[in-house]
Amino acid sequence: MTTTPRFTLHHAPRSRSARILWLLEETGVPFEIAQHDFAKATHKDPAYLAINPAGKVPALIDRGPAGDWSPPAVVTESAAICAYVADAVPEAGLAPRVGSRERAAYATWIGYCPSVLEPALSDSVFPRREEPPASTIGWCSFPEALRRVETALQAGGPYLLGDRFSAADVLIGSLLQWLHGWGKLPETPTLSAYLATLAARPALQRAQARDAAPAAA
Ligand SMILES: N[C@@H](CCC(=O)N[C@@H](CS)C(=O)NCC(=O)O)C(=O)O
Repeated sequence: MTTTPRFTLHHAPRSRSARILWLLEETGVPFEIAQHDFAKATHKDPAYLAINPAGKVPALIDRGPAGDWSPPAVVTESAAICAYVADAVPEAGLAPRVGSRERAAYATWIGYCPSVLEPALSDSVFPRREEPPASTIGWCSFPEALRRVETALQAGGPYLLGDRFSAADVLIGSLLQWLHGWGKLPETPTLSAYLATLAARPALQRAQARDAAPAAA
């Protein structure tokens, strides 16, 4: 008898959903992939828009620990998915305990990626015609945003929370890896060491292999 795994990840190869592949591999919980093909615009089908009205990947379906949630829960936005899965599978140790001191830095990094790092990166890749006053936008320049990551790593490391790996490393580390692959990440000893530490994680290697594998027919 085959049972449906707890999680289904809506994924498109080499996209932001690859970070959730990595996250799920870190949990050790079985999951299945619903693969999208941007060329065929499957992520704009009405059935998928009912799951994620943004028509973007990732989206995660959760059937609950016993697989009996009906309807299943849906989580969208990769930072939210990272935070949700880390809390939903506490035995994976991907988040400090709620109420612990470490949770403060963890929450900061989970918020920092989508609200500062990613918009700052977009601004640097697609510069605006007119600079808005810095005090009116909620993020800084991309080099400044990156410096904050480096400063945190220099204060401890090898991870953002010191010697503890967390879902925040999946979120921010995947962004830095992608930038590195694109030749846009400054080659500093701190960032290179961070990427090398992440690259050695077996869960990331498994996720990269699944991301590169051809879609099942
Ligand atoms: N804020 C979303 C962004 C997701 C996103 O931009 N996904 C891109 C892939 S990297 C996408 O699905 N693009 C397809 C499209 O917009 O048509 C998140 O972090 O999950």
